[in-house]
Amino acid sequence: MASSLLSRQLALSLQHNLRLSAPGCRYVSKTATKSVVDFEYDAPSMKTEVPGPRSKELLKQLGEIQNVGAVHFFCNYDESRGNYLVDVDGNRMLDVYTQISSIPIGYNHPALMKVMANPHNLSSFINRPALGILPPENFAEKLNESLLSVAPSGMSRVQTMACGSCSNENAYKAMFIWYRNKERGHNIPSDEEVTSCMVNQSPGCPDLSILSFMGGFHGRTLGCLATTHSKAIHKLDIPSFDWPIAPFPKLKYPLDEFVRENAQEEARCLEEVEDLIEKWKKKGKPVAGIVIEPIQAEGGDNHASADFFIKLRNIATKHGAAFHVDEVQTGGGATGKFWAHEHWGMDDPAEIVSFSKKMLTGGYYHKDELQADKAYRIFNTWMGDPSKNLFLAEVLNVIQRESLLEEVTRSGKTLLQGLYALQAQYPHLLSSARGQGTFCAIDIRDDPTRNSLIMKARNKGVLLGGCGERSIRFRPALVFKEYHVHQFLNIFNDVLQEYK
Ligand code: PSZ
Repeated sequence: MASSLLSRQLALSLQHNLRLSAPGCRYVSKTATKSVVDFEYDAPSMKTEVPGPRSKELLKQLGEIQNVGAVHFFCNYDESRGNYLVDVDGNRMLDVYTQISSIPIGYNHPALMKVMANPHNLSSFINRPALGILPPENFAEKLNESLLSVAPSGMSRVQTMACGSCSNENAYKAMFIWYRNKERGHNIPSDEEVTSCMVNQSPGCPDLSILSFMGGFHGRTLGCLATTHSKAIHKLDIPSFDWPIAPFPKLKYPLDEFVRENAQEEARCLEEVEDLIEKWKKKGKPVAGIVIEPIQAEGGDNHASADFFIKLRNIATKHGAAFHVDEVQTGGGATGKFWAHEHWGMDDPAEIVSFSKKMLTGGYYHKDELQADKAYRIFNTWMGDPSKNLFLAEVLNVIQRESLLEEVTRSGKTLLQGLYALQAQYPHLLSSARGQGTFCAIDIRDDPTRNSLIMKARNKGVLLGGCGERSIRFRPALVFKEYHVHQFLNIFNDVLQEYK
């Protein structure tokens, strides 16, 4: 059944004239002209409230097995296309959230269907290897074609992993190993280190720390969670490390109207970073690494200037700490550059850049000196999944072939302009529109209004996500064109009108 579905979808994907229309849909903008978007629907089409009756039935079923408190509705991924997610009740929604920012080129992209249908790729999908010990013949070649073709400046090595948390977790370990080898001056542990590490004691398990930022999110596994500070629910009841937490700049938007004030705020935070590094050194828990997102995403889409990041990177170097840029959410093109840190214009932006989500596989790039010095120090069973590298290579081809970074920049400008216009029209509801590329957000007057806006938009056929205390974030796929921006703005405007 799966194979007949695949061939049916493939056949459809190859019909370039496919155009599934939404007759009579009242949400299509009159001013927005549709650019060439093959293999996609024209507009949202809503049949029921969301979740609809079928979703509710399935929620009950799954509820017998798991906690379903976070489940929004159930999806029909077979019928979803491009920017439109279809649910099990036949509702078709414009997806401006894309599975928490993790769909690079829309649903069921024909190019990816072809990768899937290519018989030469089948064994990669069927036989998931333990990559660390038994990689396939083409592994290095595929890494070169995929991840290394977009490696950040100064990094020619990459370690794949399964998910974002797993990537950060291992990146932290790489920083600690690097730091200790630097401290020792060699990589041969003493007998005392070898025995003490087995019972979680120093010197084998040294008191090192990682400096993170208030509002940051780096994952929920135990090590990562110690550097995650976006919501209490993530952290409650879980033991953690005594590691330094610096304030992240709280800037005023639009950034170009508050340059002087924002620079002062950033200087304050940088000063605090240096103080914390000194304090933790005195406590005997020196900072081995600094971890930061180029735009704090879960924490509320908090931006900082290129100047801030350049200075922070220099502070890390000055104190002998590694600089780890977490691009799990910002990476893969949504900001209009492939990596958000490229906006800083640095040749040597970091020691480590981690990724996942739109990159389809997790992992981290690193400088040569962060390479683990012995086998099995950075290791687990899967260490990624080579089939994801096949998809990623094709995603990168599509990004290049369709100039999607330019597209993101164009759509992003239109989106931000539209948000500015809505914010001027509804000042009692909206403020602080901000963004880079289509990686945009806007603040809503309070949390309950934010949540009700998201629900109402969903029932009108637009999927949005929240972040921070009262923001809505926009995380469309890279194939979100100006046409879709207009469609979104019109529907969002309809929703906002209900609050007058
Ligand atoms: O609630 C959650 O667990 C969520 S909601 C969004 C995320 C997690 N994002 C994941 C994420 C991230 O945005 C950054 C900047 N770093 C690390 C992670 C962790 O990635 P995953 O979820 O793949 O472990």
